[in-house]
Amino acid sequence: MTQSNLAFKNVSSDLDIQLDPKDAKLSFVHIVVAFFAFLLGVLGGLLQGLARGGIIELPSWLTYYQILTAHGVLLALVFTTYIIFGFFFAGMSKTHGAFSDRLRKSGWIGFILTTIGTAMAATMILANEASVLYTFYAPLQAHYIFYIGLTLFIVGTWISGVSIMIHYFKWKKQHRGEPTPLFGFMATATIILWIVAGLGVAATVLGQMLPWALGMTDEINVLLSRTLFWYFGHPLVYFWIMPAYMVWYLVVPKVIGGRLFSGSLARLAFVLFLLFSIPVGFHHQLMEAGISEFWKYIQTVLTFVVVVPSLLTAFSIFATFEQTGREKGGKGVFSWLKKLPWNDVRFFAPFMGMLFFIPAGAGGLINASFQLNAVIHNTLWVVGHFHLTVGTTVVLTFLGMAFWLIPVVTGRKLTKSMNRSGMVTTWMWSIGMFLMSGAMHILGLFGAPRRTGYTTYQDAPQALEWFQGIFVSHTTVAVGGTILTAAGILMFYNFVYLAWFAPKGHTEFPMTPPPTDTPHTPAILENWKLWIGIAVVLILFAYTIPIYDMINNAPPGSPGFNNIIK
Ligand code: HEM
Ligand SMILES: [Cu+2]
Repeated sequence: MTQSNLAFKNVSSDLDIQLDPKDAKLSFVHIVVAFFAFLLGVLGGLLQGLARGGIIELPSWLTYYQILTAHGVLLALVFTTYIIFGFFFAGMSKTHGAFSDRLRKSGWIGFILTTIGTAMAATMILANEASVLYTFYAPLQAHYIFYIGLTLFIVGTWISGVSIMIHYFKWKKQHRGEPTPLFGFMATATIILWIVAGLGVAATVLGQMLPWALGMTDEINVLLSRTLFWYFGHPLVYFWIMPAYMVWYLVVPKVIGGRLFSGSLARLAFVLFLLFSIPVGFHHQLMEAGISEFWKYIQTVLTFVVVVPSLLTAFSIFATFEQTGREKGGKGVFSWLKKLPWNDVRFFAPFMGMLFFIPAGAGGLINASFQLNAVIHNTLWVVGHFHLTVGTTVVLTFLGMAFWLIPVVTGRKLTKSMNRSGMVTTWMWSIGMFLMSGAMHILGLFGAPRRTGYTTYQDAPQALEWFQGIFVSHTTVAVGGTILTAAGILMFYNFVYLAWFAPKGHTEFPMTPPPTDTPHTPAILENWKLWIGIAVVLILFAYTIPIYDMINNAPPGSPGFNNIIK
């Protein structure tokens, strides 16, 4: 056996132990917060769907924008972030060994700060003092406590993220010359992305919004703050999708009884995500005045480069499926598909997520194309789009993950009946989302705007049409939303059962054995300084001149608007 073969033998035997119980606890608290946020967020979604469809009328003490803010924040920011860190802490402990007491402690500090921040922001949203939507665009102005909460949230996640990275780099140092475990590599790429992206949001919140909300400045440069937001907002979607891809790359191959097809390809994809998902925020600002076409064009080109690692991912995953199906005796062009474990929620939920990613990705190409963006901008199409991407692809992957991750960290069993319940949840979520998101896409093409409560625009004929179709209708949105909410409540029940009531016992933490090309991983892929360096150069290239312009030729500043939506 060669040296490197020996090395990865060690890695794989490490994989057989369950988690250090203290690490499991840190992971578990994250999952608990995630699912409470999930439940509240989903109920908010139901109210929105019903209110927009004219099926219910909201009471006077609860505004549409208050709910919409809570829904976006709880699901897109809180649920995702917590479940991702729950996954990271557990996965790092599994693949790199237990955290040291010091690192675990900083993980807890990160968790506590993030949670205090969440509570502060959530309180202000509930009090209708921060109905600024989850994008918190100026000139909508929130109570300063909301901005302080946001800052603590970000700083808390940085502390947790750094703890995870240190754990990874310690392993790397102790195993010089060996390829690092894929889990740590991918988690580290994701966290670097998150920290670099977070600098943008920190800059606008601390440098612009907080002084403005505190009354220290009267006006805000709206163009600059929106730009800094989207500098963060696009990588944010990669912060959701990369951990979901980790489940696809590392967990699903094991669940189907195989091993990942190629580790080098997986690492390359993650490096490309890190490089190309940050300098592209302008594709959310294609309709924005004050940014020249040239820079929009540059960032659009970079946006289309990110398609490459997504296609690499699709290739890797399906190659893994085929390889495994064939090893199990599947023959012919497609009959290996029958060998996949279709009744196992740990496979089926992420698989449905992958399936939904095909139309979702196609829609994304439309959004990123300048001329087509003009058609769908700020319509319900966009809402349909991100309910497919984050609301289905990412969420179904995480829900599928929860079925093994929760019992792993609580020392319980994933029972047959829970698996069945998970299958029902997955089907209901898929059907509900197909109806809701499908209708949203088409309504958007017919001109229905996003971010409005119920309105017929003084009975304008065009607006009335949005209530009359069979598929093209706000009613379909409401029906789909109701099915989705039922799925969400069922999922919350699954979570409670797996967390506190399932029988004690052993559940496997599924983790692919190292791919066969692991000993040949090109060393350059592990050269983090190089990748961070290139990422910074690309960011400086794409943003320096436009941001310099926004400051030097600033548009007239805006006072805060904090009463119009009450
Ligand atoms: C029961 C499930 C869900 C229902 C019924 C639902 C429904 C809705 C509706 C009707 C809107 C508002 C459209 C508008 O007025 O523009 C919306 C917005 C939104 N949803 Fe959902 N949704 C659900 C799940 C999710 C999930 C799982 C996520 C993310 C993980 C998510 C993220 C968002 C975001 C980010 C917005 C935009 C908020 C804004 O415009 O500021 N939703 N949702
Ligand atoms: Cu984007």
